Amino acid sequence: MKTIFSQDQLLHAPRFEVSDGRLEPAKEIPTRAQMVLDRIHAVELGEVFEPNTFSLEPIKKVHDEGYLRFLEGFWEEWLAAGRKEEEAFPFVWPVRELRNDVVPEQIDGKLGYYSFDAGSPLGPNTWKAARKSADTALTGASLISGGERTAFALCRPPGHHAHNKFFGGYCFLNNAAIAAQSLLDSGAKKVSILDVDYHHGNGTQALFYDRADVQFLSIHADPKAEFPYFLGHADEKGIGAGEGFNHNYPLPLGTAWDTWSLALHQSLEQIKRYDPDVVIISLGMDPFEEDPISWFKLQSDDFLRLGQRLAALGKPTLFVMEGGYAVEDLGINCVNVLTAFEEG
Ligand code: SP5
Ligand code: ZN
Repeated sequence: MKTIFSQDQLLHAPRFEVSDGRLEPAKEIPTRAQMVLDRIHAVELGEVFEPNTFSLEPIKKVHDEGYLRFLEGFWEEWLAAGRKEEEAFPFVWPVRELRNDVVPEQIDGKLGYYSFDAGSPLGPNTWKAARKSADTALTGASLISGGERTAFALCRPPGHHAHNKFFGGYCFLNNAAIAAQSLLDSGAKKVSILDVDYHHGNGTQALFYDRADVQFLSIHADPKAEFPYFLGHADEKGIGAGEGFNHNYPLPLGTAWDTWSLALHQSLEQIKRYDPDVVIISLGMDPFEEDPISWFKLQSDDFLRLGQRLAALGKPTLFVMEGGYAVEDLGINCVNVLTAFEEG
């Protein structure tokens, strides 16, 4: 299997995040990608190569232009505002009765307008890294359009929490959504995105919620108990033309393979019924039992089973990396899915 990755994706290197009501060491760190790369080389999964450089056009199909301009110009604006901190956190948001139709001019107002949490600091190179991560996904999509059965977009920073015009959950550009749109623009008629990250893929769901050309399925911790808290319930089925094309499988904290794999079975049945041209896997490794911020109990061998079940669909499949924070085991777990897929 071919892997796509750029060293520029390591340039986003957050030091802290606000979570659990306090400043904590950042979890979404460059080492994550390095661990996966090391394992890819160790098992000789296949060639690893640089992404192609794309214009902003395919990204603009998914993200608001004002949002992209904000991300691109942020660090300059931060410095121009006299800020000395090495990373920036939002802390005020346009919730419920507040207005969200006027973009503030002040830097903290803009930060809140274009985000939904304080867990995803912006640093001097965040834009550069996020842009490369999106290019990695786009290159993966182009391999599939070109006839490859599968490819692995080693995206980092991840993408599935990012909406049309706001970042959060360590995500800035929605790599899987950008890849899905690009596949459609290259001739695919229907794409399924199966999100196996421990957290609900709120951004991806929202981006395609009213559309029938992208089916979205997510197996995740129940948002009543877990981040992102405000999306990902079972009754979210899609709206308008998209009705019936969104499937959420919220599961209780503590879920292990026995129950998790039932939700996987149901989502695979839905994918077969939809019969897409391409499947994208939003590959989060945080359902792992040792993950430091997650509470599912999948074991390393379960990821082999996941790879086998995905292979059995028999569809062209693009893997897009999302979360997973048990750094020591991340390479083994992630590459378990990919090797089992190839052998399946
Ligand atoms: C891509 C992805 O997996 N994003 C996840 C973002 C989660 N951020 C909120 C983390 C809250 C962590 N609470 C941990 C409790 C253990 N100390
Ligand atoms: Zn996650």
